[in-house]
Amino acid sequence: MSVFQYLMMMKHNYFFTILAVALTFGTSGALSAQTFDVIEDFEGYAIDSTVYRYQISGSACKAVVEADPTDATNKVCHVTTTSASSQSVLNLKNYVLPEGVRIRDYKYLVFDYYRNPSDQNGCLAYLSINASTVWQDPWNASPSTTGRWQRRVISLDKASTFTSNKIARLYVGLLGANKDYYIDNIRLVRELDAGYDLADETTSLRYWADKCELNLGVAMADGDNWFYSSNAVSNDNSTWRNVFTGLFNTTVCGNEMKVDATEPSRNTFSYTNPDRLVALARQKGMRMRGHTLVWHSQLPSWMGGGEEGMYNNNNYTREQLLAIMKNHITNVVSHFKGKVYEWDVVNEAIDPWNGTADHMRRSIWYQVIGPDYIDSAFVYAHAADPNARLVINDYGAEYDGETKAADLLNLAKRLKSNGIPITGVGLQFHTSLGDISRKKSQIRSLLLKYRAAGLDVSITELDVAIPASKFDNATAWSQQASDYKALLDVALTSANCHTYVIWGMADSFSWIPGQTKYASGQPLILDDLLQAKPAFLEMRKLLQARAAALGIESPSADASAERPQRVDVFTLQGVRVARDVDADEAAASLPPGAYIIGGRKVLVR
Ligand code: 9MR
Repeated sequence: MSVFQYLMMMKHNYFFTILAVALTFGTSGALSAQTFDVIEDFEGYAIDSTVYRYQISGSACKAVVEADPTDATNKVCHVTTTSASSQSVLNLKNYVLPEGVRIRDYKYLVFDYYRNPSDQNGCLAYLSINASTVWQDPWNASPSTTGRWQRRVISLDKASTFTSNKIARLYVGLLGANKDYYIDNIRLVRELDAGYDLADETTSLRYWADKCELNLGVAMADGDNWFYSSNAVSNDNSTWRNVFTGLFNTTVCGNEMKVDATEPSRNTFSYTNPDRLVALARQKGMRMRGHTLVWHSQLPSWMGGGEEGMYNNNNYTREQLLAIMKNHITNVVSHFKGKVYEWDVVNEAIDPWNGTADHMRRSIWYQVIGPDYIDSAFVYAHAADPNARLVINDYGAEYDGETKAADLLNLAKRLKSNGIPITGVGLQFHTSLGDISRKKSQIRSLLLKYRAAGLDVSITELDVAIPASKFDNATAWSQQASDYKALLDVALTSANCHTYVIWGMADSFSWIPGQTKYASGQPLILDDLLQAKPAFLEMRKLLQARAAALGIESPSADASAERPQRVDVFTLQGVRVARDVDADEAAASLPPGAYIIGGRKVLVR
């Protein structure tokens, strides 16, 4: 692909568009605004020529320029290995950085790849600089990930030690035996117009969400899982980590607190990965949700059989399985006591499409224990952490008037009226483009019904999938922004909704593309390069407007206001709690709550 085509593809990004126009007319001034350097787009080669610069070791490995399988006008590099040799990454051995530029001046290395059907399934995206490995990202690419162009983004955080302004050798590509893939548009990305500035908290979402008393977060899920295995959690220079902790005030483990992860063998518990995220969250003042204690999926085989947890292969009796459930819940909830503010105690218990009268999913829990397994699970969780909020979480139950919405509401009401310690429900909100905007009034009326029943609603796994035909399409991204905003509006204006969690931070790492065989994706609020999409920007605007309407100011914002240094502090009820104190010190030392400090309403967290 030529640089121009690439730039036009990025047309959702105004910055890139401006640059594209400049390049089209050959304006050299564009260089000063250049945000990336294309290392190779293969347009300079003749078809069928071997890419000499990319000698990959041994005659069994080939790198040949060919026509793009999806666009005959575009040239790409076809990499094949016919042996078990794993030398299938391109060796860009003559690449030299532009004068005066060092690798650490770049933020990302990005390339596009297309896997042929015969490409082996294990993949390792790979970058090494001067023979030192900078980045490896292994993933078990399924056959469904072949036959389409995809993009891999490599963060250059770990390249900071490379001080040289010359790169003699850069290995890039998919590493593995028996590879058969195309690669194109290898580029180094410098500064981006991210749409936020980590040095200015007012450009984040968390700053405004705090003021609105909203737990606004992203899950560390799916591709984000590298976070646990790498040292990203402890690495202050990790862009990924800093964006995550800078922008959001809440998080949840996508997989690491599930049963297969926490109790892989009976009564042996494992918390290394979730503990890392919990520690980071605490260090950065973020709240943690817990997901999930009892589910039919991701069960270890000692507990339940079959992918869907439908089979009692181990022939447990009701009493045995209840004891297993109790032991699991007690251990996990106790471990995270005081650190997880809200648990998805039971996940996806309802299945109205299974042809049964009660619409309850026939999981191992239901079949062996009976429908009251849910009641017991909540009782055990409450006993282990009486302060944790406890919810029952499900998908497809978001819109008033639909069958599953009624099922979940009735179940939650039944639990509550039976005196079960349930705080409310989690509505997952895995949605398709336009769903939320179309059904906003049904969401609102559903939340009101929960409120009438004394139950809270948390938004727990939000994403808005865009059909592949509309990727990078400005209209689709703006519709997506309307969806995110419409739900945020409902959350902010509903007395019983305090949590709004999105299922992943950036598009490149969402579960949606893999799940939908790449028919849809781009479902999150940051793009592949962690840039704010319209959804992020619209959400920030709405949070700002809401914070202004509430009239709440934060202590840090007040620091710059012309306010007398010595002030009296009152509760909102007018009770004086301090006299003639320094305003900033008072704000820092008061217990959390809302106060009148020097005549202004201030929220102390
Ligand atoms: O995001 C999770 C993905 O990594 C797992 O492979 C998948 C396994 O079932 O679970 C995903 O998360 C699910 C969540 O735990 C429950 N609701 C649906 C989510 C998306 O599948």
